[in-house]
Amino acid sequence: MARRTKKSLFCMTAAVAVTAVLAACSSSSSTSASHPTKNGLETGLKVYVIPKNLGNSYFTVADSAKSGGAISALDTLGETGTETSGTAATPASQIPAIQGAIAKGANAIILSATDPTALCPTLNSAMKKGITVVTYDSDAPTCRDLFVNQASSQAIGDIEVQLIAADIHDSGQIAIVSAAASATNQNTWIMYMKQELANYPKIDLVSIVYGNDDTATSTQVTQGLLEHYPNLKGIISPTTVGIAAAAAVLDTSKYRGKIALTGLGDPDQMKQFVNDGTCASFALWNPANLGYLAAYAAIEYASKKITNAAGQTFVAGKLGKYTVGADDTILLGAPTVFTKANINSFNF
Ligand code: RAM
Repeated sequence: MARRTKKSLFCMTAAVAVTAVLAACSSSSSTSASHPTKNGLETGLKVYVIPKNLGNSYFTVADSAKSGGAISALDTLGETGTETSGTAATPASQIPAIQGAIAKGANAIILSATDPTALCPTLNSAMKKGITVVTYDSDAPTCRDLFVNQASSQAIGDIEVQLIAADIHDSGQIAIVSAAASATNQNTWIMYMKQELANYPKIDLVSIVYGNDDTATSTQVTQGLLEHYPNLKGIISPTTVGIAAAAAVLDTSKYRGKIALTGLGDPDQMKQFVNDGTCASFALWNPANLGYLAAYAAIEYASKKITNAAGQTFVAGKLGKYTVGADDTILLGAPTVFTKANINSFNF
């Protein structure tokens, strides 16, 4: 934020003093001079939404105009929103998308980080050009302006442990089927899961495996767990791709009702498994609201209506008022728990 503000001030001063320098500033990505405003927010901004991967229905819901996600908020605000990424949830897929956004003159980038270490050099170069960088879903804490978090990371970790504990009556071996080993969000949740597991001395976390948000890999690693741990009682999968793959593996008479499953899932993908008893309960937030809020936060920031200082407030359209909290983070809200009793009333 400091770097970005300095650059803006430089451009403003230069604009008054030297016309030639103004031209140079205007051709860079994020000068406010050329953008008309509506209700104090700049319009006509080029915003690139970069999920971990394309083809993951969680991100399709978070991002698309149809579901009311990020692009719908950008449309409402009069910006040009584009979703772009690779098909694998890897930095090798995301880096060309970030570079492409920079080359096309992005004013803001909204990104879910597959691997902050690998992405930060490219994200830092975007920020140096004055591009607003907002992470959503999975953070890259050292190379973004703001992070829009779906819920408190501790609340997400805690609820997953509490759900599996209820399923297995507080006792037995469990394993985790995660996404990528480098994913900030899953790793943070797992850290909180371990903390919460300390309250359940009879539950033994025997293994953490990584399905990389890829259905085939998640299926394989789930099958591997079942082979290696014949006494396994439960699986937590804190990824929508992983939990759906694990549910499909467990959805046979051999495992249904014997190995419990919980984690974070898309209600639409999990309905059949909840209704047939493969999974008693799992959690998630509304991904479309997450994308929508990230879009508002990015435009508020790019328009210099908010900074990343704690206490700043803004209204995110239909979602209402939000406040920037500690660590430049805005929280969407509390996660929802889905069970047979409520799942059929959710459509995402
Ligand atoms: C997957 C992704 C995403 C995560 C959800 C729960 O779709 O890993 O980052 O937030 O699951």
